[in-house]
Formats: sequence, structure tokens, C-alpha cells
Amino acid sequence: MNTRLSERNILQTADDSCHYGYDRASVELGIVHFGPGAFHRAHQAVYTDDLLVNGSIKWGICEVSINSATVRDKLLPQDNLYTLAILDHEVSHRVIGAIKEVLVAPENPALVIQRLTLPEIKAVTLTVTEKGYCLTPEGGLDFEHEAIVHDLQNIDKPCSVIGFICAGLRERYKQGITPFVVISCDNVSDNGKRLKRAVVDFARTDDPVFSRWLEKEVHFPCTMVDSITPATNERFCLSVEQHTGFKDNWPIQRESFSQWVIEDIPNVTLPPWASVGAIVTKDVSGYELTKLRVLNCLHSTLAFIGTFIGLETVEQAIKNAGIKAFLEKMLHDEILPTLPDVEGLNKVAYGKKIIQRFENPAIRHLLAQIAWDSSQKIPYRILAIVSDNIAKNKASPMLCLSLAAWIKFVVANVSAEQDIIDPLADKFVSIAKTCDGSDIDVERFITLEQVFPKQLQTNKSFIDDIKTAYQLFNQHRADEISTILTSVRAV
Ligand code: CS2
Repeated sequence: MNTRLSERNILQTADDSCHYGYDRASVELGIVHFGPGAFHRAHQAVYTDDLLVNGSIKWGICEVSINSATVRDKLLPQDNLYTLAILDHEVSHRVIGAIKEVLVAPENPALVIQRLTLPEIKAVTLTVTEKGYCLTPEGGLDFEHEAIVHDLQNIDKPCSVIGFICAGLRERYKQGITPFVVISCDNVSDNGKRLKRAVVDFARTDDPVFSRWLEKEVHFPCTMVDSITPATNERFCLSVEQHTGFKDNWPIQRESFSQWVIEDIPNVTLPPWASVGAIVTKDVSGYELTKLRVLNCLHSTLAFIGTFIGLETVEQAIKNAGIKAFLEKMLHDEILPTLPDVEGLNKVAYGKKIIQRFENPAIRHLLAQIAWDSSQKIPYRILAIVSDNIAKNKASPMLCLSLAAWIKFVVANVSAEQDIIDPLADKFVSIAKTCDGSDIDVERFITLEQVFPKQLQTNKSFIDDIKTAYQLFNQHRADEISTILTSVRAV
């Protein structure tokens, strides 16, 4: 039987390849991270681990789980170590030691605030997904959000990330401690600006003087993060154990490609992630927009259409010639023309590279993982492009097909009584239950104001394009769809 992954067992093994490569006992806390999910552990934690390996810092990470104790409970028996498997043309495994501790916020909110107040904390990073920002579709803080209502009445015992960041900064302000830099690493365009808006809106309601300090003194650089990270499952855990000889409760897998672009703000000192590959630049928005509109938009489209055809993984879906041709055409006709020029970034080559990354045979990335939570993703990765095209008097029939496939996906899952994983699940269920395959189904979905902005809800040709595509899905069998896809044309 293999041994448990742990500091002691690693130090005792003769095989150096599993050693994290530094003295963990001398690592101190330097970073707090909210949302220690797979993506963070495959991405930002690895950049920090690289810094620990090359000896340029001694800053470990205090992870904060906002809801569940699962990450803490799985990592604690293995001293917060975990294996990162890089699955690509070459496969490699390494143990990441950058996590010092995992706190579960609801168990002890005061301890989280205490950590946020420590002068040695230089940066607070976040991967809490789109829904963790508690924003309205217009971009301000949602004051009706249950967690925000709670936090404004209990500022010392918050439950939302926004409430915690404010509480930590408020303590630092009171005690005259230099604020930390707050770095959103979520797939949201203008993520730093949005986060700042949420935090400032919260602080202003609570204490206007503190909020003015916060607005002036605290920096929220925007970032773009990228690395394909499928969820961990039993099969993958076993394969890691076979490779490393250690039992790991929660190993992480990702492709070898990894990118982190961070906004360069004058006088803001970041942990030296740039020395291990992060790009620090004045123009993050170009990178961000390109990634969201190319990688994420294509990903969601693959997920919706691929699922309709009965496929399971990204690799299977991109191997379907009809889907691939459709994606390439959508990219060329409807997406690339909306992207700004970014110095050093060739948009066409970037698009090709993304398609190659989807073809990675070593990665089993489930389409369902991408398709869920779409009410939060669609506004950034699909609707923003449609709106830009409309502003140039251009229709987006292929993007509308993607939206129609999403509607089909939701309706099919509700009819099959599957669990609906989305913050709007209840709304989806009540809408989908009344759907009968007619155009009215589309109109019902368009009423979701948390997804569709007003100007799209009233745009007849946009809605008609979705209806046309929706009927394609209703009138054709799954095995006919990939040929039909090629008939959809931009105008
Ligand atoms: C995916 C992303 O699940 C999804 O919605 O599109 O998580 C994608 O894998 C990452 O953004 C890649 O960086």
C-alpha cells in the first residue's frame, strides 16, 4: 500500500523528484487567498511555489474557504501538500508546498480578519468565480444580496469575500498598517475594477471616511489568468498515486500552458511573480478580453453544442469536424473583429493555439464542468461580443446559435431531472418546465435580467437569431447537427 502524502513521508523518501525543494519550516505567511479551488492550486499557488523554490521569497499562502470545509479537511492530513500533474505531450508531477494553512471562514471569521490584518500579508488574491463578487448586472454591489445584507449588519463577522476584504482593510486602516494589494484572479473582464467597485460600495455604506482612504490607498490590479484545469476525480487520483507512490486526497491536474497577466500600477509592489513567468503590463484589458472572447467563448460553445450531440469531453467535441469548422468560422467572423490590437499578441495565431490546446489528448476536460454556472459566464464571454457587433450594425448568428444550444442544454437537463448547477437554478427550473420547443421558450429565457442586459432583451433581430438557431436544435437529430452547423453564416 502506498504511503500518505505528507511532509515527513516526502522527507523520508529516497526519490527526490517529489520533494518540493525548499525548507517549508522557514516559510511564513505573506499572502491570503480566497477560494482555494482547483484553478488557484494549479495556477497562482504554483507561481508562488516557484518563488519559494528559487528562494526569492519566504511567503506562504493562508487559504480561506468561504463556504465549505472540504479543502481544509482533505489537505490537513497531508500537511497542506498536494500533487500537481501537468498533463500534455509530456506528463510530469510535482508536489506543491506553498499552502501554509487553510481556514474555513464560517468556523472562525475573526481568525480570517486577524490574518488579513497581519502586517506581513502583502497581497490578497481571489478566485471566487463570477458569483462571489455579489454584483448587479449594472456592475455595482448588489445590496439585496443575502450575504451583503448580512455583512452590513455584522461587519465584524462577515460571510462574503467583499465583507472580509473590507473588514481586513478597516482593521489595517485603524491600526495604521500599510494596506495589502487586492488581486482578483477570476475570469471576469475588468476584474480588478469590478472588485474595487464592490469593496468601495460596501465600505461607503458602512463608513464614508474609511471608504475614501480605501479608494485612494488600496490597489486592485486587473489580471488575466489562464490554464486549463479539469476537475479532479477518482480515476485521476489513482493515476497520480501510481506515478508518485503517494496517496493524495486531492491532487490537481492541468495542461502545461499557464499565463498570468497582471496590471502594472505605479508604486504597487507585487510578490515577484514576474520573475517566474507572470507578465506585468499596463495593458491587461486587451489580454483579458482576448482570452474571455476566444478561449472561454469557444469553450462554452463547445460545451453546449457538444453536450447536445452526446459528447462528454472537450477533446471529443473539438475532434468533431462540423463543430471545429463552426468554431473557426465564429472566431473569424464574429469574435476576432471585436478585439483590440494588443502589443505582442497576434490574434489569429492566438486563436489557433487555443484550438490546439483543446485538442490535448492527455486532458479529460468534461463539457459539463464548463456548461454549468453559465448564467454567470455568458454575459462576459458571449453577450459582450454580441453587443459590440450590434454597435457596428452586425449580427452574430453563430454566437446566437451558441446561446440557443445553452437554452437547449438547460431545458434538457431540467426535463431529465438532473441537478441544475447555477445560481439561477430555481429560475431555470421554473422557466424550463413551461418550455414546449416553440419560439416562446427563447423569449422566456431572454427575460432573465441577471443574464441579458436590457438592450439585448429588446433587440428583435438578436432574439430572432436565437429562435432560428433554437429551431435547428429542435428540428434535427443530434447526429445531423454538426453538418447543419456549417450552414450558419454571418451577415
Ligand atoms: C472554462 C474555464 O469552466 C470554464 O468555464 O472555460 O475554466 C477555462 O478552462 C479557463 O478559463 C482556462 O484558463
